[in-house]
Amino acid sequence: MPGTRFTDIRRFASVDSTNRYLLDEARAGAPDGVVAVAEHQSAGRGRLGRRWEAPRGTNLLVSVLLRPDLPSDLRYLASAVVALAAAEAAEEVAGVHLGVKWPNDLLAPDGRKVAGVLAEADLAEPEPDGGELLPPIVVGIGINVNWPAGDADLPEELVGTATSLRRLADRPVDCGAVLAALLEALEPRAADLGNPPGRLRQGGDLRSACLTVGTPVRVELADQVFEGTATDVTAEGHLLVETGGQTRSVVAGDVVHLRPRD
Ligand code: BT5
Repeated sequence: MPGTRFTDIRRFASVDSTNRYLLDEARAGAPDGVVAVAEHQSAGRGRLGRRWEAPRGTNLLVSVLLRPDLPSDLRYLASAVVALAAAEAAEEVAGVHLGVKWPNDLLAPDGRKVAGVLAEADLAEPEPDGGELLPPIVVGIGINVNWPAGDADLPEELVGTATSLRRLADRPVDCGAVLAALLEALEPRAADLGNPPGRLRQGGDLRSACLTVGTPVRVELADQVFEGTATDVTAEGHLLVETGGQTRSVVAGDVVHLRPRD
């Protein structure tokens, strides 16, 4: 993409996972800004070992390698900027308004999921060049561009929970145009990660786009489930949830929106 750091775009007819590919490239010393995009993934991954579904050639499956100069407690911002850039691209290319579900899904106004983000870092791995490169974060996003066209396309477990830009815009949408718009929108946001005012700006944008704030939620932790109302996202990206007269800070876990925000 001219005028951005994303000039090295590697395209695959098929790959196991664009995230896996870029993590290996990062270990071998690939620089900030490399992009991997696939028509098909044989082992597309979600969070916590889950799978990401997309029939061949229908949707955008893309990962970017970032090496931001970012304090470790603010690394969540790397996935936030990709989610925010994807929302901008959806608006620009398809005229569709998406919101962010904490920590980083993109939802349609009816609450169905249009995109999911998976950020993976390999902090333990030493750089082969002796540490001149900043530590890598690979941020992958799957955007339902043309699939599903309707509920009949979906496996049973995704009926009523997944939708696509095509369905929302009521017309086919060009995956290449979404990718170009995403990378263009991502450039200034990625640049913001490297300085404190920029990080504040991106954290603020995330809070404004976050549909979870103000919504009744069920929080599913590894060892516990509780319900409450999400009240804010902290500067470190934690979700604050008011429950039983106290405020709990959720660092990681699955959050279910019990109903859309009024
Ligand atoms: C995510 O995980 O939402 C992160 C998905 C990241 C996928 C991208 S594609 C490019 C890059 N390369 C990869 O290998 N991965 C990234 P999570 O929050 O765990 O959601 C996964 C769950 O969403 C699944 O268990 C399904 O229930 C549901 N799901 C799977 N495919 C879906 C789809 N296309 N649309 C909506 N929901 C889906």
